Amino acid sequence: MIMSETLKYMFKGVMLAVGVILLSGLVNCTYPQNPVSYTFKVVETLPHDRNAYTQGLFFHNGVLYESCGQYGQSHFKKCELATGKALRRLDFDPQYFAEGACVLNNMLYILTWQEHKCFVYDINTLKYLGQLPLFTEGWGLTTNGKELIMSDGSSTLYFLDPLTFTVKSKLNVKLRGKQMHYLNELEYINGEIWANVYGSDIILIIDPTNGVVKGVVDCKNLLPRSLVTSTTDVLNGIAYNPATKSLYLTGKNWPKMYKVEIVKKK
Ligand SMILES: [Ca+2]
Repeated sequence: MIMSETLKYMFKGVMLAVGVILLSGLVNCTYPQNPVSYTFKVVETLPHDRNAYTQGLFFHNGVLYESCGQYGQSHFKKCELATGKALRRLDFDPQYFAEGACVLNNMLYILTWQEHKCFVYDINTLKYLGQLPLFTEGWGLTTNGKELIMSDGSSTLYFLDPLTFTVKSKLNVKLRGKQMHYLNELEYINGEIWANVYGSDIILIIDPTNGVVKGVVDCKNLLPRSLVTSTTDVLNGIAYNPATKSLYLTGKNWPKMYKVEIVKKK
């Protein structure tokens, strides 16, 4: 049978449409996921110690805690939210550079940067309990309620046994298929891992099941230029209070901490 020119034309059209549908399905399956872009809205401005080189920031039972770095200045404190003042404070020996911190099962874990140690305390009494060996640099620390989740400045997040610090699993973090290095301060919020990227104004929202960056929060100008001085350092510090569903952000040697809401970019 000889196909008429009209039928041939229609046949080609249908085949082309099928091809496009198949190809788009393939693209959806294989092309890296585009993250949602967010900006922020400041809800409240709070004081923050300009001398605090913020490394870890988190809430425990509604109270804000902060760990701060630098040799000779490293400390951990229980903070009064409204004033930023230390209600209790631990100071470290000058050979230790304190890094990220979090609480799991009432144990307070405080990383050191290059000293290969994680110090453990009772969060209620701040009594020293001991130390765990650290196999890499300590940067950020958070918890999913079962394991500790740690960054070391690479694109890898480590899921650690809280009693032994052994690695139970690793997560390679990728944004549109590209590895994201310099992951720093962390916060586990509603089943997602939020991470500051050292030296940048962005926070990544990471899917803990596959490392895919689902969202990027652009925090540029969170600290107004009028408050930036020669000692102001980078954005670093994410704390979420689940009781009030409040998100707080700050930076190293910033004079302010901000309670923020994140807003989808248009
Ligand atoms: Ca945090």
